[in-house]
Amino acid sequence: MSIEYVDYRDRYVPGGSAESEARRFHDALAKRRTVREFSDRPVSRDTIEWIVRAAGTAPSGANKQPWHFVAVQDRATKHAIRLAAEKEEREFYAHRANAEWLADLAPLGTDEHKEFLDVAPWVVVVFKVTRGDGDSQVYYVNESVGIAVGLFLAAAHLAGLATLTHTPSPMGFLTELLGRSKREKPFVVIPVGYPADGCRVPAAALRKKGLEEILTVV
Ligand code: IYR
Repeated sequence: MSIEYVDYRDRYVPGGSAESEARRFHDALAKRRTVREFSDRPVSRDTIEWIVRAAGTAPSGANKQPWHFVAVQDRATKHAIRLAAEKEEREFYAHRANAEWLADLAPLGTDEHKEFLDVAPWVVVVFKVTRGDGDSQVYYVNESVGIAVGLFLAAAHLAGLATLTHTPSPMGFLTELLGRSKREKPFVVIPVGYPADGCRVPAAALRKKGLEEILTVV
């Protein structure tokens, strides 16, 4: 099957130089903080739709777009997710996590209580699609969905909203709770909303590696 090509007429051309625009984007992204305390201030469905559209622009293996976003605003459904997540987390903190993992989490102050799943106006559950329409193949699913989630977090942040990348483990309960096909696997849970008044973030989590640690130029 041959591919039809069209002119790339709508290429994004920023106002400034590549360097100044890259720096501006960095400066905005560097203000992002993962938060665990949300306000119940509403966020419109249109806002969530634009954020998901932004995520949906992500590149993916053979453009299969192997993701599905379930945006939960229904209180009872959010609460059911909370109860099920807390059940898994109780096991995680009491038995499943080993000592090193618990020590790594200690500076973040996380525990089995997941109040944010009730409070945040939206809880977006991202599924990875492991088989496409008609049981067709999909490719590089984790890479593709990971990129889409990155764009989601950036889009929410640039809209002035806070997110939490939450990974209850295991999170298979979400498939049944949200009535998704077995071909979809829960990937991550993202509460979205405004940070609570007086929301604090752990200082230890703010220290990012320096460029010399994350970049090698040859
Ligand atoms: N899923 C648990 C534990 C947890 C694990 C990692 I790695 C984190 O960066 C944060 C938490 C929880 O959500 O509490």
